[in-house]
Amino acid sequence: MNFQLALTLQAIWTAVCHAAMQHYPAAWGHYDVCKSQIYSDDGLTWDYMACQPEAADMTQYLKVSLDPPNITCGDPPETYCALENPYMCNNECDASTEELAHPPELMFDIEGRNPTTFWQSSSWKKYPKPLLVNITLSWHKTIELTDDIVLTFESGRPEQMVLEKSLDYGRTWQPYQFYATDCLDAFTMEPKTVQDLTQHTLLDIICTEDYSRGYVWKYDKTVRFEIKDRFALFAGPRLHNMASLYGQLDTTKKLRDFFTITDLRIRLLRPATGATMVDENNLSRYFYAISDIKVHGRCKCNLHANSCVYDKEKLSCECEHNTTGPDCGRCKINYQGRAWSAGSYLPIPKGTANICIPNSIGPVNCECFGHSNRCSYIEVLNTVICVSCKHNTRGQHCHLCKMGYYRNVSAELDDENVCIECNCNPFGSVRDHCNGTGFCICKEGTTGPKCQECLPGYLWDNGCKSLVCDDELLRCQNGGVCVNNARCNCPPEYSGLLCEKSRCESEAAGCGSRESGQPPLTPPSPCGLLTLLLLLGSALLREAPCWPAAL
Ligand SMILES: *[C@@H]1O[C@H](CO)[C@@H](O)[C@H](O)[C@H]1NC(C)=O
Ligand SMILES: *[C@@H]1O[C@H](CO)[C@@H](O)[C@H](O)[C@H]1NC(C)=O
Ligand SMILES: *[C@@H]1O[C@H](CO)[C@@H](O)[C@H](O)[C@H]1NC(C)=O
Ligand SMILES: *[C@@H]1O[C@H](CO)[C@@H](O)[C@H](O)[C@H]1NC(C)=O
Ligand SMILES: *[C@@H]1O[C@H](CO)[C@@H](O)[C@H](O)[C@H]1NC(C)=O
Ligand SMILES: CC(=O)N[C@H]1CO[C@H](CO)[C@@H](O)[C@@H]1O
Ligand SMILES: [Ca+2]
Repeated sequence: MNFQLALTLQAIWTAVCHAAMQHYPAAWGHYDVCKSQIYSDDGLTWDYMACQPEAADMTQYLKVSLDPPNITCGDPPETYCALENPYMCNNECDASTEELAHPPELMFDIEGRNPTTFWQSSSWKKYPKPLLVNITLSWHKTIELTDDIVLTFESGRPEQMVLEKSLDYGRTWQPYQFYATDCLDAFTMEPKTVQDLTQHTLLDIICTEDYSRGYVWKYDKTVRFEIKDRFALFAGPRLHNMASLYGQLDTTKKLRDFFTITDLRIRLLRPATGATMVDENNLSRYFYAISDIKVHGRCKCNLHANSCVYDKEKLSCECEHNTTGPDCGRCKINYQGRAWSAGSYLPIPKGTANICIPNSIGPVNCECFGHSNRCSYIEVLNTVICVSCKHNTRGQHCHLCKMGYYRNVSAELDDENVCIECNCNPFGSVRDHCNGTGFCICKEGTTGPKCQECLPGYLWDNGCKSLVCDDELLRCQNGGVCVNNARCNCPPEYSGLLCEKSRCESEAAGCGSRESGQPPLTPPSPCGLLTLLLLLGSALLREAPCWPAAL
């Protein structure tokens, strides 16, 4: 796999560059960089992202301890028989001879060679007293599991076993999973398998018979704690939707904690016996032997680091975002402008970095000229801005007037009256927006600071309308009456803008002696007057019918 190659290359590079340190590179999903340079309105700035270290083989970084401490075979030397054949007794263990010793380190060496190398316990000499062994793996660092824990047993899988975990460096322990040939008998638990779990029961601790059953141990040596099957409940069968899992992890601390450990403990409670009855005459058939333990995970850095360093036998995150601590769990001194919080996986793909901000731009420096007492930190711009500016102000420090307002020059910036409403005439102005001295942008024919007046040749009618008629140059003809300078009210027999067209021209009957071009009636017809009066009262009546004066 490319990843393995990358890891190897990285290891070589690291060996060259850092004699005492061991880095591993980042990338699972979109969390491989903590920040990148971006161009914004303010020029070149940093964009901060949630990030996490690459998952790696965590067995390179652990300490192993056994309880009882002298349970490893070979001191004094012992001869073992094979579980499936009590007459095959050629397995020798001698701690003082390298080829015959089975120390705990052999659970973590590179396997794949022949013969396999394994740790082995003393045999069950004190039967029926249980043969109890605890194998504790400690990282002295919180790590997040990313793949199944796999134990390979070389002399039959144990008939009873508990996998436990600690989140507090070994102070307290919780079971992770129970394993038994008979769950009810061993732990009074119903046997279950990981396939029985659902999204709702994912955190349930189960007892499984999947890894203890059967006598064909030669071919079936592994005991698993299934991480990926559990991930798959959220991320889909091939983990193609990690975003969904990350989303769940973001919002559910219990789920995050479930996959987080500082220590693991394998409690071996009963070795494989291969039969219902233990052969008391030959107890050298019964013992534990483990050739390999796989623990794949990553340093937990609270999404504030994309690499983790192994230095002086200790793992620690290389914290970014001005965080510090082995897990990047605090803000650096002088960067406590707001409370520390873990980065978030959401929104996918980048996440929110939740970086620590300098004290100097914390709430104490929330300068809003008294128009707000709340600020927000904009990570992309590395600045603090006021939010919810009152008194019609806006801007980073509430130092500008919001749209529709302009600066009151006689008021200080912290004055409640600092912004004056533009008050643009809604009919006369293009929009409610004015320049620094309160001038609005006027529509055609309109003028004045608020666009409330008409230019010559225009008349106010919900805005300035150009004149149609007046009493001097644009006279209504044929007895028409100029209404409001906006239209001529024509007698029934005339039409046209200025009543210049005779309706009779095309009609045979009803054409009287009046010629077009006759001077208008004086005084104006009562109906014209009436309409004019009505107009003053209500615009709705503007189209009121006008009866001829004769009526
Ligand atoms: C381990 O040591 C204890 C006491 O130090 C002793 O009682 C016990 O028998 C030893 N166990 C083995 C397997 O050597
Ligand atoms: C193993 O760990 C358990 C608790 O996790 C403890 O009760 C027990 O004494 C330990 N030692 C052995 C030998 O079982
Ligand atoms: C019991 O084990 C010894 C080796 O310790 C072996 O020589 C012997 O044959 C075995 N006896 C039986 C009855 O299986
Ligand atoms: C401008 O500010 C002064 C000082 O506060 C205030 O007296 C005045 O009323 C303000 N002008 C307007 C138009 O609000
Ligand atoms: C606002 O507009 C008016 C009229 O166009 C102009 O006289 C005035 O100088 C402008 N004020 C500013 C600050 O631009
Ligand atoms: C003291 C310290 O680490 N300051 C860092 C805070 O974060 C900015 C942006 O990442 C860095 O430039 C500083 O060096
Ligand atoms: Ca091995």
